[in-house]
Formats: sequence, C-alpha cells, structure tokens
Amino acid sequence: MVHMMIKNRIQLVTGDITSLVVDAIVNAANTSLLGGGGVDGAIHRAAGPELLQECKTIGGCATGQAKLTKGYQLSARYIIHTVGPVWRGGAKGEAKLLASCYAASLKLAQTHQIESIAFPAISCGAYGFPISQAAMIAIKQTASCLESYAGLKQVIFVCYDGSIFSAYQQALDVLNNE
Ligand code: AR6
Repeated sequence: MVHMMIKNRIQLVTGDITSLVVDAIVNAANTSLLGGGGVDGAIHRAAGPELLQECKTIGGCATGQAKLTKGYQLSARYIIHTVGPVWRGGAKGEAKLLASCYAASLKLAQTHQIESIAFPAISCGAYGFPISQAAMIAIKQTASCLESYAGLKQVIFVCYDGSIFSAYQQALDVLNNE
C-alpha cells in the first residue's frame, strides 16, 4: 500500500505537456539535446528559439541522465531534458536506464526547489519502449523518489492518448495494491 501522502502527489492527465502550468516540464530528448520530433519538437516550438540556443551550450546529455534549461515562452519556468533508452528487446539495460531518467529528473527538481513537475511517457514514442512496462517504471521510481523529496508537491504524468492513460492507471493500481 502506497502511503497516501505519496499517492496524493501523483496525477494523471491527458493532453499536451507544453500547455501545463507547472514549475517544470520534462522533455523526452535525444543525446544531442538539439531538438527532434514528438514531444521534443513540440517543446522546442512552444518554448521558442532561445531554447535551442541554450541547449547548444550544455554539451548534450547521456542516456538515463538529465539536464535543466529555462522554459522561455512556456508557462513552466524550467525544462528538464532527459534521454530515454531506445528499446532493443529489453536485455540491454533499458528498464534501468528508464528508471534512471525519472530519478535524475526528480533529483534536479529537488536541487532547483521545483514543487510541481510534469513528465511525458519517456521512450514510449519513437524509442519504442512497451508502454505498460514503462508506466510501471515511471510510477514506481517516482513514488520512491517522493518518499525522500518532501518539497515536491505535484508530479503529473501527461498521457498523450488513451492507451497511455490506461497503462498509467493500471500501474497506479498495482502500486496501490502492493
Ligand atoms: N505532450 C505530451 N506527450 C506527447 C506530446 C505532447 N505534446 N507529443 C508526443 N507525446 P516521443 P521518445 C508523447 O517520440 O520515445 C524525439 O525525436 C508520445 O505520444 O516524443 O522518448 C527526440 O528528439 C509518446 O507517448 O519520445 C528523440 O530523438 C511520448 O510523448 C526521440 O524522439 C514520447 O514519445 C525520443 O523518443
């Protein structure tokens, strides 16, 4: 049973992450941090060209790690860029690397006194990670980090479509019943 204090800080929403009013949104980027398709493209378009200028100065990001920039034209003050693993069948450390994306992003959030943060389903688009497994990893790693990060009041998982939303809902149910 997850402690209520943790469960109450996790929310699921559907929609576009760029429109959320939170302290930070997380980007599912690639190691170059120079933009791309999917949620990465949407975030760069919404934040404006200054984001790419800053990204050019921070030296990319390794898979499983995270880096912080300003949010520019977004409502969010910060963007935390993380690089999920490409799914290669599951025996190449993909699960550990994906968990590390959530842990590294939440660690940065703590360092910058971020109280509210929104995540997309990292690796679940172009990178091909199976959604139900990814949702479980996202929820479990986040719940574990929230136990020690008392300042983080709200973590929103933004589900771009209904199948992702139901995967997260199932993952939350599993966690609640453990
Ligand atoms: N808001 C929320 N979620 C979104 C949005 C949005 N505006 N747009 C897409 N998604 P993906 P990845 C969902 O492919 O798998 C990029 O080119 C989408 O439905 O964006 O980590 C990068 O530059 C899916 O569920 O990221 C990398 O090269 C989830 O976001 C590569 O793709 C992630 O899909 C990263 O691939």
